[in-house]
Amino acid sequence: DYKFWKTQPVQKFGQEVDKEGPIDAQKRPEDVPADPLPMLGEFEWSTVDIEDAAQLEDVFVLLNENYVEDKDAAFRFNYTREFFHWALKPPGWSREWNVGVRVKATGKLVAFISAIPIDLAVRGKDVRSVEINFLCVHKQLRSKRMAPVLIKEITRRVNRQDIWHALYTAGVVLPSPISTCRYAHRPINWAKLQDVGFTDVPAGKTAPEMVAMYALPGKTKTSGLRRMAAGDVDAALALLVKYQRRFELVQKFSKAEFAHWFLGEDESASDDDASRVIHSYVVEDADGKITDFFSFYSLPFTVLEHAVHKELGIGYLFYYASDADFAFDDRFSAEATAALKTRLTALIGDATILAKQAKMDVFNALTSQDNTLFLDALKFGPGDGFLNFYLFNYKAFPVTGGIKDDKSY
Ligand code: YNC
Ligand code: MG
Repeated sequence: DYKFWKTQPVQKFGQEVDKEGPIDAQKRPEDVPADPLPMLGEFEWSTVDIEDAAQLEDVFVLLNENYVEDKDAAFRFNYTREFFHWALKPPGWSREWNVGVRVKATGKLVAFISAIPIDLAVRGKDVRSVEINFLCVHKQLRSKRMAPVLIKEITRRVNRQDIWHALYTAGVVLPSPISTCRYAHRPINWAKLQDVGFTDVPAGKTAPEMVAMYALPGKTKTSGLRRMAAGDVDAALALLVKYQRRFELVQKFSKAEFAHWFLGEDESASDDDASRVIHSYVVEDADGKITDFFSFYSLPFTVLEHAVHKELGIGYLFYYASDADFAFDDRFSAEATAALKTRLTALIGDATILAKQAKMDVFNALTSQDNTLFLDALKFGPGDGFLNFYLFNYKAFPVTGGIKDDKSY
């Protein structure tokens, strides 16, 4: 019955929205308590300094052992230092917003929650927010109501810095999703996926048929496609801003944020550097104009207890933009959508080829953005997982996402 969530400024299930906007009356940072909430006896709050290697290690040990896993516990996310530097340190990140709970006696990190600043636009209205992520309580401390304490404490710390709204996603259903997306998976190395039990031979098929079905070309097809470089930031950002006018809920990127999220922390990483987190590409036409952009990131799984395979390479489709529909008077017309569908299918098809070159075994995408235009054609299959999107202290009409073109989703 959502004992905790009932007390929070979030939309209730089935609640009609009259007008979009904040739920709580506007407060000031000085109205918010300056001190942390009391913490249960044997535990203490600990602001985790993620720039300190040992403390960052504590976070990824906690998450690698206790964060989201599949239902058979055969795989676990394999977070790396590089991934956290990328995910937790965008421009404007705050040290105070990496909140841990430690056992007083031993110093062991047993819970964590993080926030990063983001600028949202909800149907054209700017909403200065944070994104909450990596909420995790150690397996042995579950169901003791520690999660609500972590959520209230991060809220306090964010409010103290004069931010009053948040975006967060979760697999679980809470009051109330503003949107729900489904995960889709495109096998790249089907034989390995079957080997580790990630997938099975469907009835009426053979393993060789499956391998053949998911075979990808060795080389990309789009002419002018190349890795995005620092010099492309202005053009690619302008393209993305224009493209995002298609959507009702978007994150607005400053130039510095765009460079962080799409070039990554370590711009010197080489093409085949296994530690590279973010992979971004642009298409440059014969006149030197950037016409398209796409990106995907790497977050591998550890394969637990397998004789041969230790890791599964996983790519996640991130943002993309194309000018394929700009030429039309009505960007949502059937003609514009058909042109965009053709273009995105070619581009994201190339993304799966690049993911293969980067040794990824499967490529994941959500049904967000305009993804349903190309998921079927590119042999993505609907997954078991759904992702719910939530706004904190902001009521809004449901967000339906981009064009819904694909019958499977
Ligand atoms: C969840 N994922 O409903 P009620 S996603 C939010 N997000 O409250 P307890 C959650 N709330 O129903 P446990 C949640 N999961 O009584 C559960 N809850 O109102 C609610 N899993 O607390 C739940 N990470 O401590 C219930 O539960 C209350 O010990 C129960 O801990 C939960 O990062 C959890 O999936 C998730 O580590 C920590 O199960 C634990 O089970 C765990 O008794 C594995 O909690 C890892 C995992 C979640 C990933 C994520 C986004 C989190 C968003 C949090 C909400 C942010 C609100 C905005 C704040 C800033 C505002 C400003 C400005
Ligand atoms: Mg608990």
